[in-house]
Amino acid sequence: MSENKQNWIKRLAHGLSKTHNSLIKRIDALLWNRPNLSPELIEELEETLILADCGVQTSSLIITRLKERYENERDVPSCDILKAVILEILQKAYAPLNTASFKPFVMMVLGVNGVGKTTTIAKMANRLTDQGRHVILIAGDTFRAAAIEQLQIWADSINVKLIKHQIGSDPSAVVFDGIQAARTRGTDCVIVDTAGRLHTKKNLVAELEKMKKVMGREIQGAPHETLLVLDATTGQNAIQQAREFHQKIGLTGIALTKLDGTAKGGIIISIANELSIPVKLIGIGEGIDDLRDFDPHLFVDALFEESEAGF
Ligand SMILES: Nc1nc2c(ncn2[C@@H]2O[C@H](COP(=O)(O)OP(=O)(O)OP(=O)(O)O)[C@@H](O)[C@H]2O)c(=O)[nH]1
Ligand SMILES: [Mg+2]
Repeated sequence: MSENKQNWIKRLAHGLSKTHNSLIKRIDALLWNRPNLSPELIEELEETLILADCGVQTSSLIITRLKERYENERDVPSCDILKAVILEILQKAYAPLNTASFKPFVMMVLGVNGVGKTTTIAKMANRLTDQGRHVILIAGDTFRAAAIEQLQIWADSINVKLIKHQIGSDPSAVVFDGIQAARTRGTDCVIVDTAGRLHTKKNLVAELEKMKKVMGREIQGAPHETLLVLDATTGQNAIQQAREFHQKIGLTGIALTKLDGTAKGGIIISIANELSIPVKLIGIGEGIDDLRDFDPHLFVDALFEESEAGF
């Protein structure tokens, strides 16, 4: 394994250490020395999975798969069996983000209040810029003055152009202007921030639909990515949010933020199992470098690794 990859896993493991403790370490303790899977033990396993936000349905699937393998693979350590079961489920959610498939690639970022939309956009823009791609940001959250200011501060610090309008203006108009600017400049990637909250949910949905329509009218196939940002610390609530957004707007991917510092990281297994929307990105901190492509293999390696303190 390359040094880079190893460093990455260490860093991710550090971010996931609370979930490691709440989920892996506890199950490992229950299965230590490969005891028989008595009904009492199964109950304890299920409870641990649910407490780490794996969800009832997914916890029961994990137990079923664990039982099957446990009986058939007698010589395999229980920890390896658990790892294989979790990996198998996470792989269902794997479809990496490919921003090179269109030019300009138009990405719309959605999510309820405070989940990390604006921060995730800044992190993505920074990554793309580092790869030599030209990026334009669009301040589609015209509802709050602070939202535009926050995005401007990020845009300045990573040196990308932000297209913005006055507070209270029509977000679809700023989307239209942003797309024209992207055309003129030969931009590779356009990322659109959106509001997390309006007066009513109905207004928000209508606004997002209108923005989407403008993108599609101006650029064929746009938005090429409709990314929902979910906050891992909200646990099972994230599933409900994803279902609602998917039903109303239609999603192509999920960015799961704040996986650092939460013991509820089991939510990613629940998302992978219960939703038909791939997890494309994961957020593991507030820093500009703390966003990664979701890779199921690296993720389970990190989740099962005992994190070194102070990394
Ligand atoms: N620890 C941690 N914090 C994060 C992560 N992503 C975002 N945050 C923090 O979450 C808070 C909210 O982030 P924003 O990007 O402003 O969220 P938003 O969805 O744009 O919020 P609204 O515009 O108010 O709807 C900020 O303090 C971010 O630094 C992450 O992966 N880990
Ligand atoms: Mg925001």
